Amino acid sequence: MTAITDMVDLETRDAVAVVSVDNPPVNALSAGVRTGLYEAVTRADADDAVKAVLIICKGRTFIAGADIREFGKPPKGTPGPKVQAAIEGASKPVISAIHGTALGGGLETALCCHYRVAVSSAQFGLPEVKLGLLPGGGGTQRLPRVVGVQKSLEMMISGDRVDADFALACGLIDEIVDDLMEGGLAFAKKVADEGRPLVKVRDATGKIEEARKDPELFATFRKSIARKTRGFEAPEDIVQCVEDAVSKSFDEGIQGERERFVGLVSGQQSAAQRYYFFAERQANKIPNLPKDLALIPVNTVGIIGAGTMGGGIAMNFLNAGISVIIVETAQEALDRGLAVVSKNYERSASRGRITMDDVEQRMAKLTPTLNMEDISSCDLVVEAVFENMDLKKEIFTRLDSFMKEGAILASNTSALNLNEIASVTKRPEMVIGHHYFSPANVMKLLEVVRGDKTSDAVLATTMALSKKIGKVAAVSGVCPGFIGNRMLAQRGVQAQKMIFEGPMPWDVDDVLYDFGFPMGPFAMGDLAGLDIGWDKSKSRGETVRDRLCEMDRRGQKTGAGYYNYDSQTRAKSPEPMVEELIKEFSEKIGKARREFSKEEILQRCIYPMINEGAKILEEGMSYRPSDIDVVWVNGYGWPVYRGGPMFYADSIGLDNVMARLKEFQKQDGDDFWEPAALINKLVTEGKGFKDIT
Ligand code: 3H9
Repeated sequence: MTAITDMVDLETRDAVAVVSVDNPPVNALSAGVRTGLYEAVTRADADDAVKAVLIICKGRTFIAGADIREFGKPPKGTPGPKVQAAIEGASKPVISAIHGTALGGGLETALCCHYRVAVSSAQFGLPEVKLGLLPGGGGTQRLPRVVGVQKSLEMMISGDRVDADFALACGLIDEIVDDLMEGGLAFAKKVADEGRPLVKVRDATGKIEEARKDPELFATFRKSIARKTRGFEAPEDIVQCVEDAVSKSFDEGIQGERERFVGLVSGQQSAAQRYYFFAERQANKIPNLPKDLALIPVNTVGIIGAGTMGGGIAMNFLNAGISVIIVETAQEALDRGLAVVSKNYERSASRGRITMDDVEQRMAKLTPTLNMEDISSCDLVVEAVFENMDLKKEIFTRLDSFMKEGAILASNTSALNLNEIASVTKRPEMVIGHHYFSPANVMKLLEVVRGDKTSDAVLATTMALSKKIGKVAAVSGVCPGFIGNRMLAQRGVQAQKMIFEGPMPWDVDDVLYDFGFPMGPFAMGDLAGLDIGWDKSKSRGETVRDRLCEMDRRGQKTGAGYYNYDSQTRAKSPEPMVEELIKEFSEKIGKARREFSKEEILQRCIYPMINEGAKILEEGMSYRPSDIDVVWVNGYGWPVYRGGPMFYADSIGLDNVMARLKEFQKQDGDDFWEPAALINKLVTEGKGFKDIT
C-alpha cells in the first residue's frame, strides 16, 4: 500500500488499483483528499499492470461532500474539476464503491466514475441547498442525465436523499453488493474482463430529450416550490442550472453552474447557512463534561398529559422505537389523545411517509393509563400539563414519591422556574426541562433547560436522546421564558407599543414576513388565539386585546382577531374597525402617530431581541451565541439564510446595533433600550458575538 497523501492510499489488488480515502469523520473532500484522488487515479491510469480503478472510503461513509470549512478560504490542493477530469477521462474503468452517505461533492465524484456500486444501506443526495449552495461539482448537469430532470430537481431543491434500491432502479448505481470491498473488486474485474465501455454520464442524453418534450416542466416546478423556498436564493439558481442542462451543451451547463456557484458561495445567505450547519452540531455539545461520563439508558418513557403537547411528544419517542406510557386523569381525555396520535400516524401513512405496519408498530408501543403510578419504572418522565406552577409542583411531588431511583424527571414548561419545580423533589439533580414546540411531533427544536442542580449525566443523556428522537437541542439556563420566549417577549413588547405610534399590526407583520419569518406577531397571536390567558370575567377593555376578545374576535378560530379571515380560504385581510380601535387607544394614551419606515419597524422588533440575547449570554443562561441562533431558527421560524439573531447582529455590525439602541433610548426615554453590558464590551473591543468562544 502506498500513501499518496495522509488521506488517500493506493494499492493494487488483482490488477485493480484500490484508491482508498480516509478522512474522518465523514471523508469530506478536503484538499488532501482531492490531491490524493488525483495523484492516485493518474498514477493507476498510467500503470500497465492496472486494469481498473476502484474508489472506496474507509470509516463510516463514502465522501459526504466538499469540506464545508474550506469555503471562503484561499483554495488549496488540486482543484475539484481537475480531479473529476482525471477520473472521467481515465483510459480504464473507474468504479466507486459506496457505503454510508454519498452526498454533495461525494456523489458528484461518483457521478464522474464510469460505474458505481453500493451496499444496500447506502444513501445518495445533493444537499448543497441546505448550505445556501448549489451542487457545484457538475451535479446539476450530471444528476438530471441519470435520474431524470424532474427527480433531480426534487432531490436538489429538497436536499433529500434516495436509497440504494431507487438508485439501482434509475441507474444511479449499477449494482448492489453485499461486501463493499469484495463486491467492489469483483465488479471492477468483471467490467475490465468483459471490456465494458467507459460510460460517461456527461454523454447521456435520453432523460434530457425526454424533458424537452414538456415545455411546462420548469414553470410547473417553480410554482410547486414557491412557498417553501420563499426568500432563499439557491433554489432558483439550481433550477436555472437544470434548465441549462436541458437546453445547452454539457460544457455550457457546467460553465453556468460554476458561475452561479461562485455567486452563492461568496454570498451572505450561504455564509449564514454554513455557519448554521456547524451551530446546530455545536449546540449538542456540553462544555466541560467528564470524558468518562456514563449516560442513563432510556428505553421507556412516561408522559403525563395526553393533550396536543403530550401526544406530540409521545410520537417523537414512538418514532424512535421507544415505548411510551401516557397518563391522563379522565378516560375521555385519554381516548381523545390516543385518537389524535393514531390519526396523525394514519395521515402520514396515507401520504406514503410511513407504512401501515409502521403505524401498527408505533401504536403497539403506546400504553394508555389513568393511573400515574403505572409509569413508576420508566427511565424518563415528561410532564406535559398546562403552565401552572402549583399543578407542576403537585405532579413533581407525586413523581418523587413513586418514580424509580435513577429516572429522569422532565418538565415541558415553556417559561416557569424549573429550579422551583425541582425543589419539591428530593432529587433535583434528576430534574430537567424539555421544552418542546407545538406541534411537538413536527417542530425540530428541543429547548433543554438545565436547572441549577441538574446533573451532568441527566443533561448529557438528554442531548444524546434528542438526536435519537430527531430533535435539534440547545441548552438554556433557568430564567423567565428561557432563551426563546424570553427574547420573543421583547419583540412582543415593541410590536404592541409600535401600533400606538404609527404602524398598524399588518404593517409590522408584513415587515417580519418580508424579513423571512413565516408570520409576524399579530398574525401569530390570531393563530394561537388571542384569548390565551384572557379572562372574560375580569376583562375591562383596557387593552386592544381585551377589546377584541370582548367582541369575540379571538383569532383565527373565531374567524377574526386583529385580521378578518376568509371562512373558505383562511386568507387574512385588515379590518378597518381594528384600525380605528388602535387609533382610539393611541389618543387615549396620548401617543402622536407618525410614519415609520420599514427599516425602523424591523429594527424596533429585532434589536431588542439581540439586546436580550446579549443579556442571556452575559448571565450565563446560554453556553454560546450560536445556541441562541439554533433556538430561533428551529423554534421560532427565524429564516436560516439570516443565520439567527446573533449571527444577524454581527452581519449588520454590532456597533450599528448599539448606536441604534441608544438612539431609540434617547427618542423613547426608556431604559428598555439600554444596550447590554456585553454589547458595550464587544463593541469597545471591536469584536462581535462570533468572537465569544
Ligand atoms: C458540497 O459538496 C459542494 C459541492 O457540490 C461543490 C464543491 C465545489 N465538511 O452531522 P454529524 C462534520 S457542499 C466538514 O454530526 P452524522 C460535522 O461538523 C457539502 N465537516 O454526523 C461534525 O463535526 P464535529 C455537501 C463536516 O453522522 C462531524 O462531521 N454535503 C462535513 O449525524 C459529524 O457530523 C453536505 O452538506 C462536511 N461536508 O451525519 C453533507 N459533514 O464532530 C453535510 C460533516 O466536530 N453533512 N462534518 O461536530 C451531513 O449531512 C452529515 O454530517 C452526515 C453525517 C449525514 C454526513
